Amino acid sequence: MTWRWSVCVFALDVLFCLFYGVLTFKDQSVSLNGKWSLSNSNGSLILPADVPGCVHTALQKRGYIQDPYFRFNDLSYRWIAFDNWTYTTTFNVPGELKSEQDFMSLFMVHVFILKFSKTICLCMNRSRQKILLVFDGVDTVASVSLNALILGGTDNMFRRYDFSVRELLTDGDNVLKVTLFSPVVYASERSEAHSSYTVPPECPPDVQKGECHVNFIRKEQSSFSWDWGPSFPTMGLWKEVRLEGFDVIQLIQVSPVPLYNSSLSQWMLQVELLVDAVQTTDGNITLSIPELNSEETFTVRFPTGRSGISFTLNINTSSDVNLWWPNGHGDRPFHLLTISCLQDEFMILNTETKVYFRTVELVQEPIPDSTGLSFYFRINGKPIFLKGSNWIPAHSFQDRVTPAVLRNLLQSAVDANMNALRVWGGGVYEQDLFYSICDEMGIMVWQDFMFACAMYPTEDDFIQTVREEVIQQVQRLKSHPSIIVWSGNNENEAALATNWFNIPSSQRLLYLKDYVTLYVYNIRAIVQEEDQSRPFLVSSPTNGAESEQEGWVAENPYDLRFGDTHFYSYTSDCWDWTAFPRTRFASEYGFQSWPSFSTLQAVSVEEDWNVTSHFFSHRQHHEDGNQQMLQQAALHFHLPNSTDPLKSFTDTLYLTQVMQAQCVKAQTEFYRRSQSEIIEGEGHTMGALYWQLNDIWQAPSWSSIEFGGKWKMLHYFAQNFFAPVLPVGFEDGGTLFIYAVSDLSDLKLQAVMTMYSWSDLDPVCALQSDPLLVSAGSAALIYKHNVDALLAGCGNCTQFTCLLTFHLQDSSGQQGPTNHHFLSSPNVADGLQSPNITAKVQQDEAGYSVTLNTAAVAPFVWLDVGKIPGRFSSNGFLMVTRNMTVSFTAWRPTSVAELSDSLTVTSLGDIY
Ligand code: BMA
Repeated sequence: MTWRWSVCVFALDVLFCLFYGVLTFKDQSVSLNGKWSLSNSNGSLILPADVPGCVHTALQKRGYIQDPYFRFNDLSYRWIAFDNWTYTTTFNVPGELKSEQDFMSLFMVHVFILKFSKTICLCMNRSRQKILLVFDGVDTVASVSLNALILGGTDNMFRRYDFSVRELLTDGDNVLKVTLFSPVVYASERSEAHSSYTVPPECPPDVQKGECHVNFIRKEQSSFSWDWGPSFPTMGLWKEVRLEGFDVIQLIQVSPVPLYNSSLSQWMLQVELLVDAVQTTDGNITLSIPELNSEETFTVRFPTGRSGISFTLNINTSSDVNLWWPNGHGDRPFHLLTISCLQDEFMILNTETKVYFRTVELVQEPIPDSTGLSFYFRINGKPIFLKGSNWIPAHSFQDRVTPAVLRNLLQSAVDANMNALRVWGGGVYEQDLFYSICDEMGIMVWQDFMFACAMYPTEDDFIQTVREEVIQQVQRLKSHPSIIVWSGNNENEAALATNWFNIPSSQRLLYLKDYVTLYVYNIRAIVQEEDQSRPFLVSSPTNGAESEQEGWVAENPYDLRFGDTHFYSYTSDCWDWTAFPRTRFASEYGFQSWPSFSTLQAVSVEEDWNVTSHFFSHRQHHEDGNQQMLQQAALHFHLPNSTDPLKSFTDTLYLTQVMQAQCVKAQTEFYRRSQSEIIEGEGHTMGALYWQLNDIWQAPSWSSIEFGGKWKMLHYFAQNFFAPVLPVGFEDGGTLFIYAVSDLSDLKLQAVMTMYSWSDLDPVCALQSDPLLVSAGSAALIYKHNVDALLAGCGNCTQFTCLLTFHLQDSSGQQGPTNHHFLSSPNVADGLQSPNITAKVQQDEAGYSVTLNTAAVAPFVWLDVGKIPGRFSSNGFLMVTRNMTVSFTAWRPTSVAELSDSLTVTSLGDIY
């Protein structure tokens, strides 16, 4: 450094110090992401591999394997997860982690001038006082070594691991190795070692083609296969790897959690700081939210090593706290919190973070006319009906879940009027971005802990690793307002209560004890200690408070008078609403369908495009799933009968989507209209989360969005059946009922009904109900009429020749979507024709649009542009007008010509 330059820098520094009055110590973080080397156990395969990443994607990228999702490759590549794999990288300790000599001498002069002599020695050392090697996520069982010295092991994909490495780093090359053990072999060894009793299920059903004993390894449970997903037991460094150096103290996590004291009408902000201090460090910490005129300074002592310290900032009662609201109920403003810590006049910590204020209560209290308890969420004091779905991992290989994939799926949820998603317990705790987007979009998250459909062991080391997992995940996630409830597991209370695994009654207590140990004494205890701002449920489904009364496993966790329920019935007629459970909260229900042809085409060849092909049954992981779909469809539709095998195949795919959309619509509408009623002690339904939002691969499943983001017909239906204002029509004992559902403010609504005959586009007759005041957050009966009388009063209509459309309106016009009610099933309808729909694609400033023209009433009109990603403004609709225009939002550049070439239009009448 030249003397002129030194003088310059020195002058600038002095100015800086005078200006700020402090010197700041900065942590240094150096990424070790990027290209590593990967090898298998006998060294026959050595290849470059990306970190973050996993073995499968590395092998695919280098051409050692094809697309793992292609055809039967899930079976062909089973060997990968039976081998052990080593990731290696060589690095030099980067300059940032060393204290530069020139800078140091200059700095010492500053320090001298400013009389902070004690820091001189601190800064003379060549490297940072503490250097950590941090793995944000290791999948899963591994041994980590640095320069041939073993640093330690990992056994839990859901934990961050760090190792103190300052003394082990050398000046030259440093070699870091992570050897991953086969998760399949590990799980099986752990199961064998658990000799006193089995921990079921031992293996998944054969139809899932998966691996065994996944409950013995803390890893994504569905990675060993599921009833909608393949078996790809991944291995890898699935999150960031880095070196972090610091001289005084390092901030690992800041978690601000607002709490509201209603008796004092006062907000308090609990701020937890997770830090690592090189040595015992005293300081003065200031928390401040300038927008809310709230600031406090605390004297603090950070003990040596890692510690979590909590502070409470009382929010000035005269300030205006802006509240976070779920989608459809208001905005999502935040306030900025600044945190700084001074030691003498050195700034040893300085950060800024968003704080969202909202309260959440899970209300379980006696309700009139029922022997049970309510079960609903109150956000900022307002009862809110949860509308949404269940989230599963978006890919078998988590490194493929890009920000764009997450954003697209979550945007699709919001675009379908959802306000909630349940992050299901057989997947992963999602990445930070997922929750930040949910915060932004107002998606309430029901967050499961990652345990599903199984019993779990409770040996010490298993409990210990779970404890650390839970602590870390709660600390990481608790500042997100989107998360409104923690839930211990998926279906394990039900599995025990209804004895899924045929546990002999003599042994039941053993499993019950394990259950309570894991979810109540450990997970629940930790969550309640770490987070007082939201409720905790032990399982889903559960009877909630009633399950607790019954010793945490209720005799019948599906009791409709308590808690949430999961309900599946594939054999009963889904158009018959009387078969649906009038539950307090439907957290799972659903029906399967096949994805579209273009999605399947990406992973199959011509011989697979047949309902009798090996591929067609191979991709189905749910016992009898294909048959159940067709049987359910056959209750109301003729099955496709084309002699052209390809048409018969694509028609079948289409019809399964029609069936699914119609079934989930019927069930969801039933739940929404049941929100204000108690019938025989049941009702007050306050949530409808269907199973499942997204797909992990291209296969039949319960999802409403295909792998790749394409909306199934169900997702378009969800836009309507989750609309804030919705008319619901149904029949009961020969009477037609129309309910008006409103999530919004009080509305004075009228139902407007139009009868059509299947054979004619001109309406047969029109009717209106009297106006009714429908209060916000309720469902009310708005119209009721005997069906025969209605038909008799309407031309020559019979239940077979006519159908009804209806909507709601107030003085300002139509409110909510137009709905319809088929008075008979289409397979017995009289007059349903092939409508000869023509379509024209156009483009203007607003984008692409398709104008349709039909010659007849056309149900389930389906537009498909094949591989062109994007979505229509509406799809799968009933066409009762000659012309209709829908817009298409393309997710990549396209053209009128490309869209026109790709466009197909199918309606029910076209598949026969
Ligand atoms: C529920 C879920 C999942 C499953 C789905 C469909 O039990 O919790 O385990 O994929 O049903 O069977």
